[in-house]
Amino acid sequence: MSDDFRSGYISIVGRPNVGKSTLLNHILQQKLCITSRKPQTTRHNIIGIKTIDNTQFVYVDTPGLHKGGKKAMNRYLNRAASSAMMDVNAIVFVIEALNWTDEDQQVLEKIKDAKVPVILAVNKIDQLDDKGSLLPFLAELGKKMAFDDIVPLSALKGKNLEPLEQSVRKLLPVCEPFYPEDQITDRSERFLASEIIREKLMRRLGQELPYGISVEIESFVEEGSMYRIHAVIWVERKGQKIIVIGKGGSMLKSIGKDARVDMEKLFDTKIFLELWVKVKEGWSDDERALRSLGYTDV
Ligand SMILES: Nc1nc2c(ncn2[C@@H]2O[C@H](COP(=O)(O)OP(=O)(O)OP(=O)(O)O)[C@@H](O)[C@H]2O)c(=O)[nH]1
Ligand SMILES: [Mg+2]
Repeated sequence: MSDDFRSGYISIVGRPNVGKSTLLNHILQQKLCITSRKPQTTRHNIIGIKTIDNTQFVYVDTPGLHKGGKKAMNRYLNRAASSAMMDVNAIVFVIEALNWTDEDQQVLEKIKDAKVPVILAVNKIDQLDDKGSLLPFLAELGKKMAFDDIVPLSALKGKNLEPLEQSVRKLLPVCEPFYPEDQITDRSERFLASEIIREKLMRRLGQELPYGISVEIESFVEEGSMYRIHAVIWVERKGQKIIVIGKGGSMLKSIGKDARVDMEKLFDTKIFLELWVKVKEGWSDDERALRSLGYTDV
């Protein structure tokens, strides 16, 4: 191992939907975290580990910090993201180019309290029609706090990620790696399977429905070269159950098929997946129900 091997923890934080999970997936060059066009996709802090010659980056993807929503679930998401700012070596604060909002301002205040070095990642630059307005925007951002660096990038297109990673490396201490070099996360395959199913639900269902949905893996069994997985999709009302199942079971079938394809890629094995939809009224505003569904990491 080289004398200046560095390792450390880096939290990726920001308001919902700015592209935190997309960024981590592209840094890892693997789809570990789920993403969607809807805010509040990520519900748990998820570690993504990248080990190269002289560095082990231990990134933490976090739920989007947000204001709206008063349910137990919203409190849980904000608590999870806030807790991830403590005891890390660096924070990557993700925002959207040319779009500084009140929620970004609130995230900034929290970050200042954390007293950890911060790199600002200005994401989605591929979307800009008017590239000329980026420089003045970056100059304004530079006045908001003493960022260690400001890096405009596109997580989705994998553009300018290297300068970000180089800046992050500079903030990590000389230290032995925490994890074996081939490990990419500390989460179980069981957890990752439930997330993949949730992603398909987030992506396929209409605006409001996904927030009342949770996925629980009832059994996860290795049978020869195949995983047999049974999962329950918990919804809050009977009407939601009907929507998730779809006409003649069509919606559930597509969700199952999409999830299976992704699982086969991630786990590199054949998957047999069975999905059930069940109703648990008001679970997303019930602290105890949240805990029983695995929302316990903070
Ligand atoms: N055009 C463009 N879209 C992006 C980029 N990065 C992310 N997106 C899109 O933005 C949406 C949100 O991405 P996510 O990675 O799920 O965002 P997030 O910050 O993790 O969101 P939460 O988990 O809800 O907090 C998705 O539709 C992504 O495809 C980018 O660089 N360019
Ligand atoms: Mg996310």
